[in-house]
Amino acid sequence: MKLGFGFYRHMLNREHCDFAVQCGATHAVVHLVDYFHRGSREHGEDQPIGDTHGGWGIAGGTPDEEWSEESLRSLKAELKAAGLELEAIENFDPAHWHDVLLDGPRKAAQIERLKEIIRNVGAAGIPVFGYNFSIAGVAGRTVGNGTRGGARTVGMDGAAESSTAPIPKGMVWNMVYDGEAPEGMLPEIDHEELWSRLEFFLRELVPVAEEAGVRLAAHPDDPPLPRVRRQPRLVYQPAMYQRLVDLVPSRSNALEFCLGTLAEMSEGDIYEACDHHSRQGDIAYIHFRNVRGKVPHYTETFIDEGDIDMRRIMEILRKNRYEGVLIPDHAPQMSCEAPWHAGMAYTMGYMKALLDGASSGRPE
Ligand SMILES: [Mn+2]
Repeated sequence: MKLGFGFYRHMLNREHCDFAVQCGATHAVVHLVDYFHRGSREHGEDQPIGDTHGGWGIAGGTPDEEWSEESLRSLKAELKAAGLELEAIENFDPAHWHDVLLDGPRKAAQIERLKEIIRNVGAAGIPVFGYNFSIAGVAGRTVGNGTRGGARTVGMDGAAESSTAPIPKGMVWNMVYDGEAPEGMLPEIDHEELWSRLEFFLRELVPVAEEAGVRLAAHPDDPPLPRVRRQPRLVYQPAMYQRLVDLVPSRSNALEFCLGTLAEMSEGDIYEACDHHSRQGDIAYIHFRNVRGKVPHYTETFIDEGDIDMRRIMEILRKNRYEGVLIPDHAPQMSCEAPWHAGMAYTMGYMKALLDGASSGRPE
């Protein structure tokens, strides 16, 4: 198993690379999407939370050339020079696939664009592409101080307006892709319609990913409720992950296994899900974080204080010979001059110790 670090686009600089390496990371997962493009950055370095009206920002803020093979190659080389292997790109830009998610008029052209991106990623030698097939995206969460020592963290406290308000036209996955869209809200669809959109996406993209040597990796819906902002969710119970992998069986149809999101789900057992999918070899990489409670009442916690026994997860992964990357995903912010850094460093140290313990017990 390998320790990785997730970089938002604005963190792609030498200082953040050095920080990750100092925390013990050997691998990197990069978000190329500029979530905050012309949007508010009120949460600083932390994860995007979601805003009902304006979203995080305007889609398409990352210049097209950054998705080219050449640019991805140089990103990989820059990270390598800093001591990090580029393991995955996380998330498509809504500008590239809004009509794939919404079954809109530009769907055919956009699926071709996604294929081109996956070919570029493969040609650049990046083995994984994470995605979140979701119309509402991350929404309905609030910032609070509900974890140890009153650290700043996110969670969900019932069905807030931000989880129930309909999505205006021109917005998907929390980003505005068309500022000139007509008035009105996205039409409501049912779960089977969303699954058929996913099936189209996988049938088109998985063969291309296979040929490119890339594993597509699906993130579950966060928060995992049946509907958010009046739109259906795809993977909001652990068993739904199996339906996703069964749709198009392939090593390239894999999972971005988010422990926190899975633990927030109202059904299932996190250890069983981890055992099942790591045994099947479905997991491309892992979001390694902890949480207390379940939807719609939960709090993201420090790595060692939530409902999940992280040591037990590590034992399951070791038993099933999981060889992939774990990244911290996100962490509570700590009370000091560098709240985000402290929270991440604390999490990474804990992960590193678990990994060292896990490998020392391993038969060679
Ligand atoms: Mn996650």
